[in-house]
Amino acid sequence: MTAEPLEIHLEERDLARSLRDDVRTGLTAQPKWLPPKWFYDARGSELFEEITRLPEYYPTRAERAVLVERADLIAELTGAKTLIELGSGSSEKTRLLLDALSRRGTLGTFVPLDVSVSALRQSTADIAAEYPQLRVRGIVGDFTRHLGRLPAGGRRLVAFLGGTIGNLLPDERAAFLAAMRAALEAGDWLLLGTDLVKDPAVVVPAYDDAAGVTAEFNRNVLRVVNRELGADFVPADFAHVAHWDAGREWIEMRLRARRPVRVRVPELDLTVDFAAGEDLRTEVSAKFRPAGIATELAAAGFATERFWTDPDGLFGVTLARA
Ligand code: AVJ
Repeated sequence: MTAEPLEIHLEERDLARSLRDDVRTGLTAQPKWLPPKWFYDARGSELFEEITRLPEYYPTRAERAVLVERADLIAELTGAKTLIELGSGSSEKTRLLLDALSRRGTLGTFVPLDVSVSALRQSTADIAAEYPQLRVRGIVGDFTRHLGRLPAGGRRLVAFLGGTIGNLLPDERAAFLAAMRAALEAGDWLLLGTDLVKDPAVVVPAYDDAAGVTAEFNRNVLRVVNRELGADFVPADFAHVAHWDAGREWIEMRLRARRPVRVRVPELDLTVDFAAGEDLRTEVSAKFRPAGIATELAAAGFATERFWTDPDGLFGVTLARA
């Protein structure tokens, strides 16, 4: 089957409006911040793909190892008819699930949801061609806002992989899991990927690689704001910082002004001043403990059925029942 036309729940103008709101709110806050979703224009998505291949960036390989090992068991336990993938991007690891569910013979529909129209067009076309028996329904949407639009019915398995849930702040995370549970019915399933707490000597280099790819990825958000809102950030004025917050057990990526910097954002009629050494927080990437994951899932109404890690115990994948 060819992929069905994308269902669009997020128009260009919604995206433009939320970027403007986020930039105004974040750059006038103290301390300054921007949400990580704005990293992912075409160049940012390419840089992220490059990150996943870096020797220091273990999460992608570790999660893939879990899925290689467990995909058939996941297919057996869930018997899913519909696989929904949130923040699907290139859907690379998803093929392991599609293969296992196809072997099992239960799968009829694949529903990738992503904010990026270009990423979805590519992945839905590729997957429809590779899995001719599958119905492929791509949804352009934001997983923090459009969970109510997921197709109903069938035994559904929602995959939220990559540790992306760690990019939400704790209150956003609780709200997301509650909304996810509300969008599902008893008997549906959630497959959740979470990076685990470990020695900072392993975590920090994953966010501050020797080749400087993560630093470029981090600075890319400034290029996005320049292009979309006419701002005049000079990316080289900002140093990449990966800070391990031991109390909250998360990595914070920041951009640190190397000197006093004044930025104009004409589309917002805004001037922003950075003192030398002042930080702009661009991402939180929380790391989890197994007990904490189960507790947060239970608080949202999910029951943990299985929890797996890779052989090195770096990354966790939870299968939970709605
Ligand atoms: C894979 C999107 C969750 O937090 O590890 C990679 C993105 N940021 N390097 C993560 C990311 C810096 C990321 N997610």
